[in-house]
Amino acid sequence: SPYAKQTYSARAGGFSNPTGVQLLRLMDEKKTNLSIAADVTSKVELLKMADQLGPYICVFKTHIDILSDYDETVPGALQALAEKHHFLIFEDRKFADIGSTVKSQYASGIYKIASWSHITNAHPIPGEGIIQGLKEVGLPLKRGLLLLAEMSSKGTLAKGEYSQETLRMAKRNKDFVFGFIGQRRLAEEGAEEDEDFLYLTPGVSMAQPGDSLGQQYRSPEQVILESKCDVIIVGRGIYGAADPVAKAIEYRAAGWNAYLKRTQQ
Ligand code: S5P
Repeated sequence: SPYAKQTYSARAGGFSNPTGVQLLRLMDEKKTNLSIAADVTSKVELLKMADQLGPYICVFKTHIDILSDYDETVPGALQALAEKHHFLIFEDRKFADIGSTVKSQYASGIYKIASWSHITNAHPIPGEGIIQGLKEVGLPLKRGLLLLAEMSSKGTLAKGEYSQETLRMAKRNKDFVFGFIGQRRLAEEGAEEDEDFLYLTPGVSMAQPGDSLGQQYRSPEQVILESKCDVIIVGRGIYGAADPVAKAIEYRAAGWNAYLKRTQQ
């Protein structure tokens, strides 16, 4: 793909979703393609992580429903830190229901995800209605959606024709879908021209091959250089370390150097 050789900001012109454009530009401005998976269960820890690691990341990924002490001050505090440090918030909600249901899950309930999260994601398993439903809520708010095209875990069913159809669904919804959660840049078999999307990739660790529950890890170089993905998502590899800030700096450098090599800047 020609896009893998271009800079993030040069690719921004080819994206119609405003969140996708914003993310591409801020990565080059901040010189980071690192996202932290902030999988902690207390709001103090979550906000501390956003403040301490904020300067080194492009995306702060949350699982808001694992907080034991969630209250309605959390989204505002996160948004203030996103402004302060210039990152985007990604609630990793993995919607997977029919359009009508996900609309309510995205807009309402306790978390009101659409009101504070720049990015969210969805499994394509129900078919295109899931995108339509989320889009009705998210597009007026200028939000962006990622589709889960592949997963990092052992035995995933998201592969082959499933991933190919996911790519085609994204191509039909470029106003809202700006990329994928995936393990490699996808090309549509038989398609004349490749279209550009952002690939955000979890399952990244420089220390472990996996965990005891099926997670599988690869290095930043494998993800950015070999598989031509765009953002490395790192959780335990950073927040599980004795010095998370020092680790974030290491991962950021590894991810960024791989990007520089790929684009030969
Ligand atoms: O395929 C996937 C998709 C996601 S979004 N595999 C994943 O691991 N994730 C998420 O990435 C997962 O929910 C978790 O928040 C993070 C990986 O965390 P780590 O601690 O294993 O780096």
